Amino acid sequence: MSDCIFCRIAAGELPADIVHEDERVVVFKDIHPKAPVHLLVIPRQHIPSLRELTPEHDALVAHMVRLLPRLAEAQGLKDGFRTVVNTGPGGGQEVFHLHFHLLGGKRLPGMA
Ligand code: DGP
Repeated sequence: MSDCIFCRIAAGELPADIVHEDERVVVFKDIHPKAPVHLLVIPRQHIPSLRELTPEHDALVAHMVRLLPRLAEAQGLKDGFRTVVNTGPGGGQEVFHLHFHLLGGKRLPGMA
């Protein structure tokens, strides 16, 4: 059994509020939402972070990125949305399984 929380969610071993899944990705609600809509988009494959991506992951990454606006639309985020990928402890990453945060549903502050 994996000790990676997100691998276990993807495998159905831990509960999560899943809003989308297909053969390559699982999308579920963040347990500590920072906005009215806060989803996590994860690959089923265990990839620790952006740093470990290789050319063999290109199709997977394209699939994840192209899914984001479709998920936002399905969540009713007509005005736009934010995507965040934290990488490494210095980037605030806490779960070392690659994930995109998708946030929206309120006017998010600028990044400056
Ligand atoms: P990051 O800091 O980028 O690694 O974000 C990890 C996010 O994962 C954080 O916003 C909280 C969320 N999270 C951690 N554990 C769980 C869990 O067991 N279930 C769900 N749904 N989200 C989790």
